[in-house]
Amino acid sequence: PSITSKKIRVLGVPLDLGQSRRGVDMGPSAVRVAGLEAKLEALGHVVEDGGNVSVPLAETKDPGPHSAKYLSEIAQTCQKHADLVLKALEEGRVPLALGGDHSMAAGTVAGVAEYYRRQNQKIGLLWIDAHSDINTPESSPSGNVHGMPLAALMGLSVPELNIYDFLPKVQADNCVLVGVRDIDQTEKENIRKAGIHVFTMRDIDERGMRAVMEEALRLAGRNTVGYHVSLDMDWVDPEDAPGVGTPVWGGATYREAHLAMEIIADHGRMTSFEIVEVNPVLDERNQTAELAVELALSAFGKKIL
Ligand code: Z70
Ligand code: MN
Ligand code: MN
Ligand code: MN
Repeated sequence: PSITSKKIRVLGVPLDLGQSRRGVDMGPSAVRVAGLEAKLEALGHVVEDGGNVSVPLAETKDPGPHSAKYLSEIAQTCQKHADLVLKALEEGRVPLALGGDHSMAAGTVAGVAEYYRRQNQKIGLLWIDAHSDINTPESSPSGNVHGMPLAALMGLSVPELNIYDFLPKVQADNCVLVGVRDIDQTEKENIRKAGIHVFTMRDIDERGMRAVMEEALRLAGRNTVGYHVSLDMDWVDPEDAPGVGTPVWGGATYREAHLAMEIIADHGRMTSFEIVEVNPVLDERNQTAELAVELALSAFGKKIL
């Protein structure tokens, strides 16, 4: 069973400033404890751990305006993280980022997009999540920045998160949401404005995971060098992934989640990967982190036979 060996660099982002359920800062640790590096190496990849980026502690900071709490601290963290993502790619490594709350994706996607922009190439973005994360400080009911990274990346709002100063980070036609089932009323207009593609959980129910993923990958991959995959663990049903801050019923099953990752691996066009929103404080015996590792293995080419 030969897979194409990749050089992977793990980048931890213990960020919990973007949401209100504390504990997601321990996500990177929980995923490491679940054996990420050793298991990817057993699969045939070469893996190095780039450690964790430093993140300010909530207790030592003032959240600032309620419309986007801890925005300046999150922006600083995203800038540092983006620089590490860019450096990994420059050094021939595939970035595998571990969160941390989803606001970190403003940094991950910026780093990947900047690396390819310097080569006059564009990336696609596959956003796999129960939520659409496209609130602006104006539309957000919560003021939690983890509900805003897509708005920042598409250039709708949040200029503080415009890392490397270019927008959009991804063309709307190459930005695809998969598995969404919890969208704020005020957020729906932002989806329309951004012009991105959305496959809801209903689409998956009606058409099946395979058909939805094939179309999603075709859209993300059209005229791009490949796509970044941003996997929010709350995409998976809380039955299988209880260790997340905002569980939403009706998510991807264990089997659907693996199938989606296997299809991504089959296409061989993933530039970079991240797993976010693992919260060990809310988890049951680290099972969400263990599932995160399993899904990473499938995305990086593990096959049943
Ligand atoms: C809600 C908000 C969100 C993740 C929850 C929730 C956003 N739309 N994102 N969990 N990963 O607060 O903006
Ligand atoms: Mn190693
Ligand atoms: Mn999210
Ligand atoms: Mn989510």
